[in-house]
Amino acid sequence: MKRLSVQRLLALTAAAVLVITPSVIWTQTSAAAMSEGLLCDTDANQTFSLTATDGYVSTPDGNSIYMWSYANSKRGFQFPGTTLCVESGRQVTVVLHNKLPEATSIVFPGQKAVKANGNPAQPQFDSGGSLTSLVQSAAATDGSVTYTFTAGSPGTYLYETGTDVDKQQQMGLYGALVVRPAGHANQVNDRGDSAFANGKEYVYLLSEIDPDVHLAVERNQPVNLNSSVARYFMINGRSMPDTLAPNNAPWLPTQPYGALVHIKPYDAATNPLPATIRYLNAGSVNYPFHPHGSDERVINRDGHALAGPEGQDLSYQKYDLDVGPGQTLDVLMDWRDVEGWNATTNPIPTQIPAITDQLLVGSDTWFSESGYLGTKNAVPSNMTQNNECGEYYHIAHSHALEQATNYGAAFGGMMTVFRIDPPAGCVSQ
Ligand SMILES: [Cu+2]
Repeated sequence: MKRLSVQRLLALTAAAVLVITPSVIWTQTSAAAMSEGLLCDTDANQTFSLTATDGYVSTPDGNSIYMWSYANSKRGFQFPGTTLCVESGRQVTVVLHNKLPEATSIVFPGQKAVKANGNPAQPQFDSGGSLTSLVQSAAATDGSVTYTFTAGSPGTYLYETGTDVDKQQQMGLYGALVVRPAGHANQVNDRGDSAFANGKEYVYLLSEIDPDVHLAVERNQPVNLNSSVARYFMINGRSMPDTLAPNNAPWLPTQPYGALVHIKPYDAATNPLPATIRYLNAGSVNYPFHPHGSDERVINRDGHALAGPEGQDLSYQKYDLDVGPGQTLDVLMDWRDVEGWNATTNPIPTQIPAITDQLLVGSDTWFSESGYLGTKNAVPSNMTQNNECGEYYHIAHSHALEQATNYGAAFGGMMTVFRIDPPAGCVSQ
């Protein structure tokens, strides 16, 4: 989208968003179990029971895909694996039960003193000396293995299969592990300047799916990973526009995690802290991800604070985040471009075109062509404005545009929106 004019880009963005305004989706169902932002499993003893099992996920183009994933053993299949939240420096126990038709395992990169059934975690070899697994595994169909480790430095980590990795990772065996600093649950790392606003915490677990591989595994046919081509690109196991739906949306029963960032503008008195977004790449290629309209501040990489030996702040502002395979990046993000809410202080005058030059579609949508979507204006009498309360929506997506598709159809895939409510909050008009 880099070569489009700003005006055109905003028009595209607004056109895409207004058709699928999340508040419209949201109000269609009971909001009982639905929520926004990070959902994670916690346990006072930091002991978790995961089941490697199979199930199906849906894609926005109507496909249903056979997957493998790690479910919380108390719940049914879900994709991606359940997000685990633990505290740095404390022991964690993960019991893996395997319901899959082949052996599987979990590796915990970045964690300390990892053990499997009490023995040091280490690669496994068959009698001929060939590697069979990066770590002790649970046998097919009903095996289990207990991993223990000391949670590493505060930040975000993948946990993922260590067995037949190319195939099993493609099948979906991965999840996010959030390690919190001891005593500072609202900081990303041990530094005070990594504090984030209460509840404004988001995980973006990025991955991809080649449906041909999944169909072959489902049918017990040979799998050819060398000719694999990804067709679906996911944030938290969902593709746009499903990414906009809330957590636990009932129409996505096996894909519980939403990916809509929902914040208010920075304000020194009332909203001084940023949101945090935890990016993880569980795929095989780089995902160059960016929100429109704002930089993000990268403060952690692979679970380590970006700081010098004397504690120097080595964080940096970035517009496009290149999240490499296996990598995690933790960012802070706040919204400071708020002048548009008040036309009298707007430093960038935006000429709103004549009504005859505006995009008017049917009786459903209306778009002002203003660079600022944040003002709820009167609309022509036969039009419906989906802008709920003067909020902004900005697209955030993979800049490798084939990753922003559903089997080639844009807009889709690894795409979501950031929603910025007016400073006083969202009061429907
Ligand atoms: Cu873009």
